[in-house]
Amino acid sequence: MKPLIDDQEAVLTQFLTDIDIQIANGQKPDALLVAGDVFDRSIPPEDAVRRLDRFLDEVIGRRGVSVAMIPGNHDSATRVGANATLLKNSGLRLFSSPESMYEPLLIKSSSGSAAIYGIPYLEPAEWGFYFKQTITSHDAALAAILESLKPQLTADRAAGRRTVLLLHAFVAGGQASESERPLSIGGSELVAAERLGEFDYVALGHLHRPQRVASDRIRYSGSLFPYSASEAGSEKGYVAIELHRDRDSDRIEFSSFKTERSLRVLSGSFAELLKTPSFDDYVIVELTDSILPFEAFRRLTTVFPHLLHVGRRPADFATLGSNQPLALRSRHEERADHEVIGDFLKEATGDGCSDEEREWLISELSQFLNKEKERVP
Ligand SMILES: [Mn+2]
Repeated sequence: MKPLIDDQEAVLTQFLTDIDIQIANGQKPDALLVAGDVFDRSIPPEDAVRRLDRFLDEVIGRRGVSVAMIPGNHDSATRVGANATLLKNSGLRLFSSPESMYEPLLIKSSSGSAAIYGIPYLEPAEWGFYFKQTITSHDAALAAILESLKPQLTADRAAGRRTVLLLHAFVAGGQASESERPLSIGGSELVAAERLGEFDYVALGHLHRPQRVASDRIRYSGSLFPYSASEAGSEKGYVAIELHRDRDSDRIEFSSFKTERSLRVLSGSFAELLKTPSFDDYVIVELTDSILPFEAFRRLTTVFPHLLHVGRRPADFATLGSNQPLALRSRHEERADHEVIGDFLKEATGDGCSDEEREWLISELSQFLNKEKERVP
């Protein structure tokens, strides 16, 4: 498979060209806002780290455009924020610690001034530790953060500065796709859009689809790239923001990247798909075979060079899933363990247990349960 990172770089190159065009038109952007996730894991691959370094050098070093960045939930805030204090004066503003929130990136230009604030992604408990109070949800964390920023935001307004916020969150009303890692367990991830109303613009990260939430001034730019089946057909791009002294003159506009390939989801049997004429789009395959064929991914890449993922969707799947009526599920609970395991094997492989396997299961299970009884008096 062709590494995804080359295609991501092609998109970044396109983005740099757009900046060059703006500079040539005398409209050099003051700052680039990156609302996370920066990487897709807390310890990113070395190649990704190198490419980010090169990209930042292109933007800041060669084009003189400042960058403001926050870590997302996939990132390690500490690692993304390495050398943040030192880099502050070099045009790279990393909001990676709670303390960094109170030092906004200040933009001064002929058309006015703005303060750009960033909230690093941290777990609610970490915010609780910082604010010395019990915080169990992202919404409560955001409330505490904004309360602590209030005096500064009031001062900004009094000085005629426009205010911008970078936030990595699932803002109520946003539409998720399948590839965002949950922000937290237990449904405490949503934050209320109403809290964000006083900013002139809120650059949101986390959801992969570009979208506005509640107003034109609260937006997800979306991911650079489609990462899951539910993102097939969704446009990728960036949001250009122009703030003026007079709020009515502001311009906020989405520009899409011209991608060479789109993302397609194909489902069918392994044999059928191997016979499909090859094409160059990104492909996510959902196999209907009851058993995942040996080396399915590698063999399918001979047909689909831009294969992203292979999953299984057997035709009669989901009979044991959680969507099943409760009565049917409780019937499973009344069954003996070896019968439930037999059901699972039938579901997963198409065959149930043989008589011999069943006897082995019953004997192993009873030995196991007896040992458990001895262990737990
Ligand atoms: Mn995220």
